[in-house]
Amino acid sequence: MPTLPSYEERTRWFHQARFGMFIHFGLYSLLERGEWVMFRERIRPDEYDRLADRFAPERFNPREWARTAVEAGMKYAVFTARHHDGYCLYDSKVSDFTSVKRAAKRDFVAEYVEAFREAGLKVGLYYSVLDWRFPGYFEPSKYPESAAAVVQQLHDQVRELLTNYGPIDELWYDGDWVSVGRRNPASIADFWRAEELNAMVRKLQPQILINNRCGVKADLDTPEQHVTASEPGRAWEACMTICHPAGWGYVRHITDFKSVPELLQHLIKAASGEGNFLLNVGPKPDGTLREEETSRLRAMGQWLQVYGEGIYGSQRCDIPGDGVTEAGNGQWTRKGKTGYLFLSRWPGTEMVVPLVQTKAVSATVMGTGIRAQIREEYNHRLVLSGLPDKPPHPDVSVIKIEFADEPRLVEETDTSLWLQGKA
Ligand code: FHN
Repeated sequence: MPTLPSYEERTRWFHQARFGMFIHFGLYSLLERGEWVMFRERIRPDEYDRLADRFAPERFNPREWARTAVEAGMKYAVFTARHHDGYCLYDSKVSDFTSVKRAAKRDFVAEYVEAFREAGLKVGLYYSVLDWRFPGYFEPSKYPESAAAVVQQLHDQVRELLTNYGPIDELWYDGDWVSVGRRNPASIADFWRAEELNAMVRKLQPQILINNRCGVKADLDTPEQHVTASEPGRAWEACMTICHPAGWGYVRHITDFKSVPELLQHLIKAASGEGNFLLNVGPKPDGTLREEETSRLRAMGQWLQVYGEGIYGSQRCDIPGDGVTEAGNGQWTRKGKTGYLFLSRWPGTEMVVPLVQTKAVSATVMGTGIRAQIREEYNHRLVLSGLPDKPPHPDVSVIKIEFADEPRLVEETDTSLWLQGKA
């Protein structure tokens, strides 16, 4: 029996990647009112099914998506193989509701994995465990056969996806909450037969990373629309829409898109907690990406070309961040003895980072080549001076600081000592 790769081995690429593309695409894009339109508008399955006879996105071109992801500095993607509406964007043998058997006549998953691998990107698949078309999902005790059928579909289709499309790097379950879960959360894993399912997954794809949305912890935590670090040592990935109101699938009229500085701050905060940022795009019905999304991704990629060194493969830093948006000491990441200080509130020609125990050896304003002067003052204040008066980057600037050892904070045993300058 070949030995399974360790968690550390399986998560190595993930920690180097830090930034991925989430892609929500499916029948719902035709209605241009988001991916929950079937449930929210209570569209009967037989009526919703008719969308499959006109969904044939003529400009679907995953190479274009992959090009955008590479340009954005993204290193992997997660693509919706099947969302809650039950429509399969791949060639499922256990369903007639698929993109191969209906108007599109295309295996979108096959085209996606090929295009993204060609672009040097890791490939993940999103799969909704729930399927709104099954009454047994909503009322399992009232419709036990239907409940068993939706679970069996899950096992059969995950087996298909992990057998027929080559090595898959990430399996992104979603929709594990069930009506039975609302009454007894402990039963979610039992309801989906999650342990049995993941045992099969690991047998089929030993290298894969599995998220925590099938009732069991598995490999990855998945904070949604917020960036919250897991405990050290546990991989995690914050997923987020580019627009403010949740709209993962295409929504025609969105007025509130996040700014590039805000999106960068989320990425930096994720990297500072040794986590990843999975940023979503919702392709239009014809398969193209909207300009509001591609323009932001392009700008993030240009920023990463200069400052990505402090993001990709980042480690937690003992010097806490006040948060990139604060006027304080910004947000830190680390790589070994090197600290990266991210500042969207540029301090001007001088700044102080208090309570730094470790000796700083040098400080460079990234993207400018300017070496700052460094000196230590009372209370272990690290003073950086000779900085440019204006911020080197309009969104977020970065100072790279080499330390004599892993940068550590002073441990304030008596928190009043700083008053005497003896912290
Ligand atoms: O219901 C889904 C939603 O449509 C979307 O796919 C997000 C993405 O993480 N997940 C669920 C909501 O938590």
